[in-house]
Amino acid sequence: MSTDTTSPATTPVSVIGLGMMGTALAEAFLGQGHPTTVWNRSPQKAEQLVTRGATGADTVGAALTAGPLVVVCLSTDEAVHEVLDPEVENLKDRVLVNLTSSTPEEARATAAWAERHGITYLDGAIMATPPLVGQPQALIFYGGSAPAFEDHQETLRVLGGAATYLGDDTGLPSLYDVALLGILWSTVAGNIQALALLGTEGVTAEAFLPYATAWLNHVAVPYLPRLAEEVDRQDYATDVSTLNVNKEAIAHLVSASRSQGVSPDLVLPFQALIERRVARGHGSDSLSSLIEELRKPSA
Ligand code: FVH
Repeated sequence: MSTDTTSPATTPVSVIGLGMMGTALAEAFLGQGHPTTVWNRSPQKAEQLVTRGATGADTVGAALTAGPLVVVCLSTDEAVHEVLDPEVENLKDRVLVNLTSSTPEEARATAAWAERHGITYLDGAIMATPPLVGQPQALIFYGGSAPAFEDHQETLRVLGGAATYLGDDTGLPSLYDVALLGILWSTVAGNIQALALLGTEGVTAEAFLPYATAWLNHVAVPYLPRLAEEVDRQDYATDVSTLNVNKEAIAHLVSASRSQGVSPDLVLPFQALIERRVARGHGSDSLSSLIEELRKPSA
C-alpha cells in the first residue's frame, strides 16, 4: 500500500537532529526545493538553516507533524528513543527514516518499536561524510518498509544518489555500515603503520602517497574479486600467494617495526590469525582462508 501521494519534487520533509550530518541532510533537501522543517535540541544550530529557507520548529512534535517524511539523524540510538519515544502519537501516518548509526540489533528493536506504534519505518546507514551528502555517488543503505522506500526514493536520492534498498530487514543497513567501516579502518590502520615506519627514516607521508595509492589501486583492489570468489566457494587454493609466504612477510613487518622503534600493536592480531591458521595445517591456502578462523574462533 502506498504511504504518500505527495509529488516527490515537493515532498515536505522534517529533519530531526542538526549535528554535522543532520545539517548536511537539511541543506541537501533545501537545495532541491523541498519544504524543510528542522528541529535540534540546541536550537541555535537551526538558525543558519532558517536563514536559508528552512522552517525552525519550536518543539519536536511540531517538526514531526509538519510533513509526511521525517528524517532523524542523532548521535546514538539512545538519543533517538529519548527524543521520539514520547512522540509516538505525532509519528502516526508519517514515514520515519532513521539515519542514526546503530547496531543491527538496535535497528531491529527500533523497527519493532515503530511497528508497535503504527509508524512506517525505514532504517538507513549513511556511507558518506557531510560534504558528500547530496552527491550522485553518495551511498546510503536503506532497509524496512518497501512501500515507504518506493514512495520516497526520489526524495531520499536528494541525500545520496546511490540510495540502495537492501530489503525489509532493518538490521541490514547497519550490518553493511560496520562491514564497510571495518574495511576503511583496516586500510587506515595499514597506512598509519606504514607512515610510522617510513617516518623513522625521514620519509614524509606526502612522498609515500603515490606508492600507497598505486598499491591499493593496482594490487589490493584487483585482489577483491578473487577474494570474493574464494570466500563464496569456500575454495582457498591459490597459485598466487600462500599463507606460508604471508606468515614470513608479516613477521618481517613486525620485526622491522620493533627495530625501527615503532609499535607493532596494530599488526600483531593479524599476525596471530595467520600463525594460527598455518599451525592448523592450512599454510598452502590463500589469505582468504583466514575467514574460517573468524567463523569458528574457538574451533
Ligand atoms: N559525521 C559523519 O561523518 C558521519 C558519517 C556517517 C553517519 N554518521 C552518523 O550520523 C549521526 C549523527 O552524526 P553527526 O556527525 O551529525 O554528529 P554530531 O555533529 O555530534 O551531532 C549529534 C546530534 O545529535 C543530537 N543529540 C545527541 N544526543 C541527543 C539527545 N539526547 N537528545 C537530543 N538530541 C541529541 C545533537 O544535538 P545537540 O548536541 O546539537 O543539541 C546533534 O544534533 C551519528 O549516528 C553518526 O554515526 C555521521
